[in-house]
Amino acid sequence: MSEIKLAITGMTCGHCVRATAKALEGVPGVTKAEVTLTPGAAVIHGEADPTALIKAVREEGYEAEVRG
Ligand SMILES: [Cu+2]
Repeated sequence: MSEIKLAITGMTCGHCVRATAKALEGVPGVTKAEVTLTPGAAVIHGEADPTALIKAVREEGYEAEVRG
């Protein structure tokens, strides 16, 4: 089990956070996604492809990048 951290920009409220978490948890291999508004970030648990995670966030209308 590993963890991937994303920096996410564009989220403005709790609805955004829930939409982002739901999108991330829909990506194959994700067991849990913890999303925060301040700072805009996500910690994803599981074994998922980072590219697929970023794509899922973008499809919700936000921008994401892997945080080092
Ligand atoms: Cu919102």
